[in-house]
Amino acid sequence: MRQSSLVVVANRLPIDDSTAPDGACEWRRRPGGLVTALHSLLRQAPATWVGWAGGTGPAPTLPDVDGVRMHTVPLTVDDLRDHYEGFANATLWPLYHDAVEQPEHHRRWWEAYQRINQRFAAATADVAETGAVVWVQDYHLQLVPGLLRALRPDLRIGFFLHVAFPPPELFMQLPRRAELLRGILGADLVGFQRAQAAHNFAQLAVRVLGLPATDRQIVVDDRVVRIGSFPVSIDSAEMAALANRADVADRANRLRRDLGSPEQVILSVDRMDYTKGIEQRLKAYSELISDGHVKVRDTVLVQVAVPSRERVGQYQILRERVEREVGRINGEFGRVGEPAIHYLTRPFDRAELAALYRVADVMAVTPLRDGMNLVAKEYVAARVDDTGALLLSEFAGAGAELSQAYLVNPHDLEGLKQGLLAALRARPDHVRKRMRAMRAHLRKHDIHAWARSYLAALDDNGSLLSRLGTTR
Ligand code: ADQ
Repeated sequence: MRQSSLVVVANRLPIDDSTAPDGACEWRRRPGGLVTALHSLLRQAPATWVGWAGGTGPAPTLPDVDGVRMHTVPLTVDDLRDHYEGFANATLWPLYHDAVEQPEHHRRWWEAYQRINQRFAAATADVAETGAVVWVQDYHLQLVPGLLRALRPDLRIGFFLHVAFPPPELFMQLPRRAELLRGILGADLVGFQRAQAAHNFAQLAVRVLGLPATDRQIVVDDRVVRIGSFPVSIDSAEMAALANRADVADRANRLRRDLGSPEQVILSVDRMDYTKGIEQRLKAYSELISDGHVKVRDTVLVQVAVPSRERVGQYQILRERVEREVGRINGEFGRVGEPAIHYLTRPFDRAELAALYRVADVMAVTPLRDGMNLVAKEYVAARVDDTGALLLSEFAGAGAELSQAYLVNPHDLEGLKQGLLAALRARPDHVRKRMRAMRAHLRKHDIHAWARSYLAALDDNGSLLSRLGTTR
Protein backbone atom coordinates (compact mmCIF):
# COMPACT_ATOMS: atom_id res chain seq x y z
CA MET A 1 0.00 0.00 0.00
CA ARG A 2 1.25 3.47 -0.93
CA GLN A 3 1.95 5.53 2.19
CA SER A 4 1.92 9.26 2.84
CA SER A 5 3.84 11.71 5.00
CA LEU A 6 0.77 13.91 5.48
CA VAL A 7 -2.68 12.48 6.13
CA VAL A 8 -5.86 14.48 6.60
CA VAL A 9 -8.72 12.62 8.27
CA ALA A 10 -12.21 14.07 7.99
CA ASN A 11 -15.71 12.65 8.02
CA ARG A 12 -16.16 13.49 4.31
CA LEU A 13 -13.72 13.23 1.44
CA PRO A 14 -13.23 16.56 -0.36
CA ILE A 15 -14.91 15.28 -3.52
CA ASP A 16 -18.41 14.46 -4.72
CA ASP A 17 -19.55 12.15 -7.43
CA SER A 18 -21.48 13.69 -10.26
CA THR A 19 -23.03 11.79 -13.08
CA ALA A 20 -22.26 13.16 -16.55
CA PRO A 21 -25.07 13.40 -19.17
CA ASP A 22 -23.79 10.18 -20.79
CA GLY A 23 -24.23 8.37 -17.45
CA ALA A 24 -20.51 8.20 -16.64
CA CYS A 25 -19.68 8.82 -12.99
CA GLU A 26 -17.11 11.53 -12.34
CA TRP A 27 -15.54 12.79 -9.12
CA ARG A 28 -15.34 16.53 -8.59
CA ARG A 29 -13.65 18.60 -5.91
CA ARG A 30 -16.22 19.83 -3.39
CA PRO A 31 -16.18 23.53 -2.76
CA GLY A 32 -15.48 24.44 0.85
CA GLY A 33 -13.04 26.13 3.16
CA LEU A 34 -11.18 23.12 4.43
CA VAL A 35 -10.58 21.71 0.98
CA THR A 36 -9.34 25.05 -0.31
CA ALA A 37 -7.16 25.56 2.74
CA LEU A 38 -5.42 22.28 2.50
CA HIS A 39 -5.34 22.02 -1.23
CA SER A 40 -2.24 24.10 -1.83
CA LEU A 41 -0.41 22.28 0.98
CA LEU A 42 -1.52 18.78 0.15
CA ARG A 43 -0.41 19.02 -3.44
CA GLN A 44 3.18 19.53 -2.39
CA ALA A 45 3.74 16.40 -0.29
CA PRO A 46 2.79 12.76 -0.72
CA ALA A 47 -0.59 13.32 0.89
CA THR A 48 -3.68 11.24 1.54
CA TRP A 49 -7.18 12.25 2.58
CA VAL A 50 -9.08 9.64 4.59
CA GLY A 51 -12.87 10.01 4.62
CA TRP A 52 -16.29 8.82 3.61
CA ALA A 53 -17.19 9.20 -0.07
CA GLY A 54 -20.98 9.42 0.41
CA GLY A 55 -23.28 6.48 -0.28
CA THR A 56 -23.78 3.38 1.80
CA GLY A 57 -22.42 0.68 -0.49
CA PRO A 58 -18.90 -0.76 -0.45
CA ALA A 59 -16.18 1.91 -0.39
CA PRO A 60 -15.31 2.89 -3.97
CA THR A 61 -11.70 3.07 -5.16
CA LEU A 62 -11.19 6.66 -6.23
CA PRO A 63 -8.65 8.31 -8.48
CA ASP A 64 -6.18 10.83 -7.02
CA VAL A 65 -7.47 14.39 -7.05
CA ASP A 66 -4.78 16.96 -7.92
CA GLY A 67 -2.15 14.50 -6.79
CA VAL A 68 -3.83 13.83 -3.44
CA ARG A 69 -4.78 10.27 -2.76
CA MET A 70 -8.38 9.60 -1.72
CA HIS A 71 -8.73 6.78 0.79
CA THR A 72 -12.33 5.86 1.38
CA VAL A 73 -13.94 4.61 4.57
CA PRO A 74 -17.26 2.80 4.03
CA LEU A 75 -20.37 3.58 6.07
CA THR A 76 -23.58 1.56 6.19
CA VAL A 77 -27.12 2.85 6.58
CA ASP A 78 -26.98 1.97 10.30
CA ASP A 79 -23.60 3.71 10.70
CA LEU A 80 -25.01 6.88 9.18
CA ARG A 81 -28.11 6.81 11.34
CA ASP A 82 -26.33 6.12 14.64
CA HIS A 83 -22.98 7.82 14.12
CA TYR A 84 -23.60 10.80 11.81
CA GLU A 85 -27.25 11.64 12.44
CA GLY A 86 -27.23 10.25 15.97
CA PHE A 87 -24.19 10.80 18.16
CA ALA A 88 -22.53 13.47 16.01
CA ASN A 89 -25.57 15.58 15.13
CA ALA A 90 -28.19 14.86 17.78
CA THR A 91 -25.91 14.42 20.84
CA LEU A 92 -22.68 16.37 20.30
CA TRP A 93 -23.87 19.15 17.96
CA PRO A 94 -26.62 20.51 20.24
CA LEU A 95 -24.51 20.00 23.38
CA TYR A 96 -21.54 21.86 21.88
CA HIS A 97 -23.84 24.73 20.82
CA ASP A 98 -25.09 25.77 24.26
CA ALA A 99 -27.75 23.01 24.22
CA VAL A 100 -30.06 25.40 22.35
CA GLU A 101 -31.85 22.18 21.43
CA GLN A 102 -31.98 19.23 23.81
CA PRO A 103 -29.11 16.74 23.23
CA GLU A 104 -30.26 13.12 23.07
CA HIS A 105 -28.31 10.28 24.66
CA HIS A 106 -28.55 6.70 23.38
CA ARG A 107 -26.13 3.88 24.12
CA ARG A 108 -26.49 2.53 20.59
CA TRP A 109 -25.30 5.87 19.17
CA TRP A 110 -22.24 5.86 21.41
CA GLU A 111 -21.39 2.29 20.32
CA ALA A 112 -21.63 3.39 16.68
CA TYR A 113 -19.45 6.43 17.39
CA GLN A 114 -16.74 4.19 18.85
CA ARG A 115 -17.00 1.71 15.99
CA ILE A 116 -16.76 4.32 13.24
CA ASN A 117 -13.92 6.17 14.96
CA GLN A 118 -12.07 2.83 15.22
CA ARG A 119 -12.65 2.27 11.50
CA PHE A 120 -11.22 5.68 10.63
CA ALA A 121 -8.24 5.14 12.94
CA ALA A 122 -7.45 1.75 11.38
CA ALA A 123 -7.72 3.17 7.85
CA THR A 124 -5.38 6.02 8.79
CA ALA A 125 -2.88 3.66 10.41
CA ASP A 126 -2.75 1.74 7.12
CA VAL A 127 -1.89 4.70 4.91
CA ALA A 128 0.41 6.80 7.12
CA GLU A 129 4.14 6.56 6.47
CA THR A 130 6.44 6.05 9.49
CA GLY A 131 6.62 9.34 11.40
CA ALA A 132 3.89 10.94 9.22
CA VAL A 133 1.90 13.99 10.27
CA VAL A 134 -1.82 13.22 10.66
CA TRP A 135 -4.42 15.97 10.96
CA VAL A 136 -7.81 14.81 12.29
CA GLN A 137 -10.78 17.13 11.73
CA ASP A 138 -13.84 17.86 13.81
CA TYR A 139 -16.41 16.51 16.21
CA HIS A 140 -17.31 13.37 14.25
CA LEU A 141 -13.87 11.91 14.97
CA GLN A 142 -12.86 12.88 18.50
CA LEU A 143 -11.81 9.36 19.48
CA VAL A 144 -9.51 8.95 16.47
CA PRO A 145 -6.43 10.67 18.00
CA GLY A 146 -6.38 8.28 20.98
CA LEU A 147 -7.19 5.16 18.95
CA LEU A 148 -4.59 6.06 16.34
CA ARG A 149 -1.88 6.68 18.93
CA ALA A 150 -2.50 3.20 20.35
CA LEU A 151 -2.06 1.71 16.87
CA ARG A 152 0.77 3.95 15.69
CA PRO A 153 2.77 5.71 18.42
CA ASP A 154 5.28 6.90 15.80
CA LEU A 155 2.84 9.39 14.24
CA ARG A 156 2.58 13.13 14.87
CA ILE A 157 -1.15 13.64 15.47
CA GLY A 158 -3.12 16.89 15.33
CA PHE A 159 -6.79 17.44 16.06
CA PHE A 160 -8.83 20.51 15.12
CA LEU A 161 -12.38 21.20 16.25
CA HIS A 162 -14.31 23.34 13.75
CA VAL A 163 -17.36 23.81 15.94
CA ALA A 164 -17.78 25.49 19.31
CA PHE A 165 -16.57 23.68 22.44
CA PRO A 166 -18.89 24.08 25.45
CA PRO A 167 -18.27 25.24 29.00
CA PRO A 168 -17.55 22.43 31.48
CA GLU A 169 -21.06 22.55 33.01
CA LEU A 170 -22.54 21.46 29.68
CA PHE A 171 -19.86 18.99 28.60
CA MET A 172 -20.23 17.26 31.99
CA GLN A 173 -23.70 16.09 30.90
CA LEU A 174 -22.15 13.62 28.46
CA PRO A 175 -22.41 10.10 29.86
CA ARG A 176 -19.06 9.14 28.26
CA ARG A 177 -17.26 12.44 28.89
CA ALA A 178 -14.02 10.89 30.17
CA GLU A 179 -13.63 8.63 27.12
CA LEU A 180 -14.22 11.54 24.75
CA LEU A 181 -11.65 13.73 26.47
CA ARG A 182 -9.11 10.91 26.48
CA GLY A 183 -9.77 10.36 22.77
CA ILE A 184 -8.96 13.97 21.90
CA LEU A 185 -5.93 13.92 24.20
CA GLY A 186 -4.36 11.25 22.00
CA ALA A 187 -3.28 14.20 19.83
CA ASP A 188 -0.02 16.16 20.16
CA LEU A 189 -1.80 19.42 19.36
CA VAL A 190 -5.49 20.19 19.91
CA GLY A 191 -6.75 23.27 18.05
CA PHE A 192 -9.94 25.27 18.66
CA GLN A 193 -11.52 28.30 17.01
CA ARG A 194 -11.41 30.46 20.13
CA ALA A 195 -9.17 30.81 23.18
CA GLN A 196 -12.24 30.34 25.41
CA ALA A 197 -12.74 26.86 23.97
CA ALA A 198 -9.15 25.86 24.78
CA HIS A 199 -9.74 27.17 28.31
CA ASN A 200 -12.93 25.08 28.64
CA PHE A 201 -11.07 22.00 27.46
CA ALA A 202 -8.20 22.53 29.93
CA GLN A 203 -10.66 22.92 32.80
CA LEU A 204 -12.34 19.66 31.85
CA ALA A 205 -9.01 17.83 31.73
CA VAL A 206 -8.45 18.91 35.33
CA ARG A 207 -11.98 18.29 36.55
CA VAL A 208 -12.83 15.02 34.79
CA LEU A 209 -9.44 13.39 34.38
CA GLY A 210 -7.46 15.05 37.20
CA LEU A 211 -4.65 16.02 34.80
CA PRO A 212 -2.23 18.91 35.28
CA ALA A 213 -3.36 21.51 32.72
CA THR A 214 -3.01 25.15 31.68
CA ASP A 215 -4.68 26.92 28.75
CA ARG A 216 -1.61 26.03 26.67
CA GLN A 217 -0.85 22.45 27.58
CA ILE A 218 -2.07 19.32 29.33
CA VAL A 219 0.19 16.55 30.61
CA VAL A 220 -1.11 13.03 29.87
CA ASP A 221 0.93 9.90 30.71
CA ASP A 222 4.18 11.95 30.70
CA ARG A 223 3.27 13.30 27.27
CA VAL A 224 2.68 17.00 26.71
CA VAL A 225 -0.43 17.78 24.66
CA ARG A 226 -0.43 21.39 23.44
CA ILE A 227 -3.71 23.21 23.07
CA GLY A 228 -4.54 26.56 21.50
CA SER A 229 -6.77 28.64 19.27
CA PHE A 230 -6.37 28.76 15.50
CA PRO A 231 -9.31 30.72 14.08
CA VAL A 232 -10.20 29.24 10.71
CA SER A 233 -10.57 31.56 7.76
CA ILE A 234 -11.38 31.76 4.06
CA ASP A 235 -9.50 32.30 0.82
CA SER A 236 -10.09 36.04 0.97
CA ALA A 237 -8.09 36.82 -2.19
CA GLU A 238 -10.17 34.34 -4.16
CA MET A 239 -13.46 35.80 -2.86
CA ALA A 240 -12.29 39.36 -3.59
CA ALA A 241 -11.24 38.38 -7.12
CA LEU A 242 -14.63 36.76 -7.67
CA ALA A 243 -16.49 39.81 -6.39
CA ASN A 244 -14.42 42.03 -8.68
CA ARG A 245 -15.36 40.11 -11.82
CA ALA A 246 -17.45 42.08 -14.32
CA ASP A 247 -20.00 39.28 -14.74
CA VAL A 248 -20.48 39.11 -10.96
CA ALA A 249 -21.02 42.89 -10.81
CA ASP A 250 -23.58 42.57 -13.64
CA ARG A 251 -25.32 39.78 -11.83
CA ALA A 252 -25.43 41.86 -8.64
CA ASN A 253 -27.02 44.78 -10.54
CA ARG A 254 -29.59 42.46 -12.06
CA LEU A 255 -30.38 40.97 -8.66
CA ARG A 256 -30.99 44.43 -7.22
CA ARG A 257 -33.39 45.24 -10.04
CA ASP A 258 -35.14 41.89 -9.56
CA LEU A 259 -35.57 42.76 -5.88
CA GLY A 260 -37.46 45.90 -6.95
CA SER A 261 -34.47 48.28 -6.61
CA PRO A 262 -35.00 48.80 -2.86
CA GLU A 263 -32.97 51.40 -0.99
CA GLN A 264 -31.41 48.75 1.20
CA VAL A 265 -30.98 44.99 1.06
CA ILE A 266 -30.41 42.90 4.17
CA LEU A 267 -28.95 39.45 3.47
CA SER A 268 -28.57 36.29 5.56
CA VAL A 269 -26.99 33.08 4.31
CA ASP A 270 -27.14 30.05 6.57
CA ARG A 271 -27.28 26.33 6.61
CA MET A 272 -30.77 25.60 7.92
CA ASP A 273 -29.71 24.97 11.51
CA TYR A 274 -31.20 25.91 14.87
CA THR A 275 -27.83 27.29 15.95
CA LYS A 276 -27.91 30.00 13.29
CA GLY A 277 -30.58 32.16 14.95
CA ILE A 278 -32.84 32.32 11.87
CA GLU A 279 -36.10 32.50 13.83
CA GLN A 280 -34.87 35.27 16.16
CA ARG A 281 -33.72 37.28 13.13
CA LEU A 282 -37.05 36.91 11.33
CA LYS A 283 -38.82 38.07 14.47
CA ALA A 284 -36.57 41.13 14.81
CA TYR A 285 -37.13 42.07 11.16
CA SER A 286 -40.90 41.61 11.33
CA GLU A 287 -41.13 43.70 14.53
CA LEU A 288 -39.13 46.48 12.88
CA ILE A 289 -41.73 46.49 10.10
CA SER A 290 -44.71 46.41 12.45
CA ASP A 291 -43.14 49.12 14.68
CA GLY A 292 -42.89 51.29 11.56
CA HIS A 293 -39.07 51.55 11.65
CA VAL A 294 -38.62 49.71 8.38
CA LYS A 295 -40.74 49.88 5.22
CA VAL A 296 -40.90 46.79 3.04
CA ARG A 297 -40.76 48.86 -0.13
CA ASP A 298 -37.43 50.42 0.95
CA THR A 299 -35.78 47.57 2.81
CA VAL A 300 -35.99 43.92 1.83
CA LEU A 301 -34.59 40.86 3.53
CA VAL A 302 -33.09 38.05 1.47
CA GLN A 303 -32.85 34.90 3.59
CA VAL A 304 -30.93 31.99 2.06
CA ALA A 305 -31.31 28.84 4.16
CA VAL A 306 -30.03 25.63 2.60
CA PRO A 307 -31.59 22.57 4.21
CA SER A 308 -29.11 20.29 5.99
CA ARG A 309 -29.26 17.08 8.08
CA GLU A 310 -32.81 16.64 6.88
CA ARG A 311 -33.22 13.22 8.44
CA VAL A 312 -32.63 14.57 11.95
CA GLY A 313 -36.00 15.37 13.58
CA GLN A 314 -34.97 18.73 15.07
CA TYR A 315 -33.99 19.97 11.59
CA GLN A 316 -37.33 18.98 10.07
CA ILE A 317 -39.18 20.82 12.82
CA LEU A 318 -36.99 23.91 12.39
CA ARG A 319 -37.59 24.05 8.65
CA GLU A 320 -41.34 23.88 9.14
CA ARG A 321 -41.23 26.64 11.76
CA VAL A 322 -39.05 28.93 9.60
CA GLU A 323 -41.24 28.42 6.54
CA ARG A 324 -44.40 29.09 8.51
CA GLU A 325 -42.91 32.32 9.88
CA VAL A 326 -41.69 33.49 6.45
CA GLY A 327 -45.21 32.82 5.11
CA ARG A 328 -46.77 34.73 7.99
CA ILE A 329 -44.50 37.76 7.57
CA ASN A 330 -44.98 37.87 3.81
CA GLY A 331 -48.73 37.42 4.19
CA GLU A 332 -48.94 40.20 6.73
CA PHE A 333 -46.49 42.75 5.33
CA GLY A 334 -45.88 41.88 1.66
CA ARG A 335 -47.82 43.03 -1.39
CA VAL A 336 -48.31 41.46 -4.80
CA GLY A 337 -44.85 41.32 -6.39
CA GLU A 338 -43.32 42.85 -3.25
CA PRO A 339 -42.60 40.25 -0.56
CA ALA A 340 -41.01 41.36 2.70
CA ILE A 341 -38.69 38.37 2.70
CA HIS A 342 -37.15 36.70 -0.32
CA TYR A 343 -36.64 33.16 0.95
CA LEU A 344 -34.34 30.79 -0.97
CA THR A 345 -33.35 27.25 -0.08
CA ARG A 346 -31.18 26.18 -2.99
CA PRO A 347 -27.39 25.97 -3.02
CA PHE A 348 -25.60 28.70 -4.97
CA ASP A 349 -22.33 28.48 -6.82
CA ARG A 350 -19.50 30.72 -5.63
CA ALA A 351 -20.08 33.41 -8.26
CA GLU A 352 -23.80 33.64 -7.39
CA LEU A 353 -22.89 33.86 -3.73
CA ALA A 354 -20.38 36.64 -4.44
CA ALA A 355 -23.08 38.55 -6.37
CA LEU A 356 -25.46 38.20 -3.42
CA TYR A 357 -22.78 39.52 -1.05
CA ARG A 358 -22.26 42.48 -3.38
CA VAL A 359 -25.96 43.32 -3.30
CA ALA A 360 -26.23 43.27 0.49
CA ASP A 361 -26.02 46.67 2.19
CA VAL A 362 -26.34 44.89 5.52
CA MET A 363 -25.28 41.30 6.12
CA ALA A 364 -27.01 39.80 9.15
CA VAL A 365 -25.01 36.92 10.67
CA THR A 366 -26.61 36.29 14.04
CA PRO A 367 -26.07 32.70 15.19
CA LEU A 368 -26.87 31.75 18.79
CA ARG A 369 -23.54 29.93 18.81
CA ASP A 370 -21.07 29.22 16.00
CA GLY A 371 -17.51 27.88 16.01
CA MET A 372 -16.44 30.54 13.51
CA ASN A 373 -18.96 31.36 10.72
CA LEU A 374 -17.34 31.63 7.33
CA VAL A 375 -20.25 33.52 5.77
CA ALA A 376 -19.35 36.63 7.80
CA LYS A 377 -15.79 36.46 6.49
CA GLU A 378 -16.90 35.80 2.90
CA TYR A 379 -19.11 38.90 3.01
CA VAL A 380 -16.25 41.08 4.23
CA ALA A 381 -13.89 39.72 1.57
CA ALA A 382 -16.48 40.36 -1.14
CA ARG A 383 -16.99 44.06 -0.23
CA VAL A 384 -14.18 45.20 -2.48
CA ASP A 385 -15.33 48.85 -2.44
CA ASP A 386 -15.29 48.94 1.39
CA THR A 387 -19.05 49.50 1.65
CA GLY A 388 -21.53 47.32 3.55
CA ALA A 389 -22.29 46.81 7.23
CA LEU A 390 -21.83 43.48 8.97
CA LEU A 391 -24.26 42.70 11.79
CA LEU A 392 -22.55 39.93 13.73
CA SER A 393 -23.36 37.79 16.74
CA GLU A 394 -21.05 37.97 19.75
CA PHE A 395 -21.47 34.21 19.95
CA ALA A 396 -19.85 33.44 16.60
CA GLY A 397 -16.10 32.81 16.65
CA ALA A 398 -15.88 35.49 13.96
CA GLY A 399 -17.19 38.01 16.53
CA ALA A 400 -13.95 37.68 18.49
CA GLU A 401 -11.94 38.64 15.40
CA LEU A 402 -14.13 41.10 13.50
CA SER A 403 -14.62 43.58 16.29
CA GLN A 404 -15.49 46.40 13.85
CA ALA A 405 -18.72 44.63 12.95
CA TYR A 406 -22.03 45.74 14.54
CA LEU A 407 -21.95 43.19 17.34
CA VAL A 408 -25.21 41.93 18.83
CA ASN A 409 -26.53 39.42 21.32
CA PRO A 410 -29.08 37.46 19.24
CA HIS A 411 -30.93 36.29 22.38
CA ASP A 412 -31.80 39.91 23.12
CA LEU A 413 -34.61 40.77 20.70
CA GLU A 414 -34.53 44.49 21.45
CA GLY A 415 -30.74 44.55 21.08
CA LEU A 416 -31.02 42.66 17.80
CA LYS A 417 -33.55 45.19 16.47
CA GLN A 418 -31.41 48.12 17.58
CA GLY A 419 -28.31 46.54 16.02
CA LEU A 420 -30.09 46.00 12.73
CA LEU A 421 -31.35 49.58 12.72
CA ALA A 422 -27.90 50.89 13.60
CA ALA A 423 -26.40 48.95 10.67
CA LEU A 424 -29.14 50.15 8.29
CA ARG A 425 -28.79 53.79 9.36
CA ALA A 426 -25.03 53.98 9.83
CA ARG A 427 -23.19 56.89 8.22
CA PRO A 428 -21.39 55.78 5.04
CA ASP A 429 -18.01 57.05 6.29
CA HIS A 430 -18.38 54.98 9.49
CA VAL A 431 -19.37 51.90 7.53
CA ARG A 432 -16.41 52.34 5.22
CA LYS A 433 -13.94 52.73 8.06
CA ARG A 434 -15.16 49.57 9.75
CA MET A 435 -15.21 47.55 6.54
CA ARG A 436 -11.74 48.67 5.55
CA ALA A 437 -10.33 47.51 8.91
CA MET A 438 -12.06 44.13 8.66
CA ARG A 439 -10.84 43.59 5.11
CA ALA A 440 -7.27 44.38 6.12
CA HIS A 441 -7.55 41.83 8.93
CA LEU A 442 -8.86 39.14 6.57
CA ARG A 443 -6.21 39.73 3.94
CA LYS A 444 -3.61 38.85 6.55
CA HIS A 445 -5.52 36.14 8.39
CA ASP A 446 -6.70 34.04 5.49
CA ILE A 447 -7.13 30.30 5.11
CA HIS A 448 -3.54 29.78 4.00
CA ALA A 449 -2.27 31.54 7.13
CA TRP A 450 -4.56 29.32 9.21
CA ALA A 451 -3.35 26.02 7.71
CA ARG A 452 0.27 27.13 7.88
CA SER A 453 0.10 28.26 11.50
CA TYR A 454 -1.62 25.05 12.62
CA LEU A 455 0.78 22.75 10.78
CA ALA A 456 3.80 24.76 11.95
CA ALA A 457 2.64 24.31 15.56
CA LEU A 458 1.95 20.60 15.06
CA ASP A 459 5.14 19.85 13.23
CA ASP A 460 7.37 21.74 15.62
CA ASN A 461 10.61 20.30 14.32
CA GLY A 462 9.66 21.67 10.91
CA SER A 463 10.35 18.53 8.89
CA LEU A 464 7.00 18.44 7.10
CA LEU A 465 6.82 22.14 6.36
CA SER A 466 10.37 22.22 5.02
CA ARG A 467 9.51 19.30 2.77
CA LEU A 468 6.41 21.13 1.61
CA GLY A 469 8.54 24.23 1.04
CA THR A 470 5.41 26.25 1.66
CA THR A 471 5.74 29.96 1.25
CA ARG A 472 2.15 31.14 1.10
P1 ADQ B 1 -21.06 25.59 9.16
O1 ADQ B 1 -21.87 25.48 10.40
O2 ADQ B 1 -21.54 24.85 7.99
O3 ADQ B 1 -19.52 25.25 9.43
P2 ADQ B 1 -20.19 28.28 8.06
O4 ADQ B 1 -18.88 28.53 8.71
O5 ADQ B 1 -21.01 29.51 7.94
O6 ADQ B 1 -21.08 27.21 8.82
O7 ADQ B 1 -19.95 27.71 6.61
C1 ADQ B 1 -20.99 27.56 5.69
C2 ADQ B 1 -20.39 27.51 4.28
O8 ADQ B 1 -21.43 27.08 3.40
C3 ADQ B 1 -19.92 28.87 3.80
O9 ADQ B 1 -18.71 28.73 3.10
C4 ADQ B 1 -21.05 29.32 2.85
O10 ADQ B 1 -20.62 30.11 1.77
C5 ADQ B 1 -21.58 28.01 2.34
N1 ADQ B 1 -23.00 28.16 2.00
C6 ADQ B 1 -24.02 28.49 2.81
N2 ADQ B 1 -25.17 28.57 2.12
C7 ADQ B 1 -24.88 28.29 0.85
C8 ADQ B 1 -25.65 28.20 -0.36
N3 ADQ B 1 -26.97 28.43 -0.40
N4 ADQ B 1 -25.00 27.86 -1.48
C9 ADQ B 1 -23.68 27.63 -1.46
N5 ADQ B 1 -22.91 27.70 -0.38
C10 ADQ B 1 -23.50 28.02 0.77
C11 ADQ B 1 -18.79 24.65 10.52
C12 ADQ B 1 -18.89 25.38 11.84
C13 ADQ B 1 -18.53 26.85 11.66
C14 ADQ B 1 -17.12 26.95 11.06
C15 ADQ B 1 -16.97 26.05 9.85
C16 ADQ B 1 -15.52 25.98 9.35
O11 ADQ B 1 -20.20 25.27 12.39
O12 ADQ B 1 -18.60 27.54 12.88
O13 ADQ B 1 -16.90 28.29 10.65
O14 ADQ B 1 -17.40 24.74 10.12
O15 ADQ B 1 -14.63 25.65 10.36
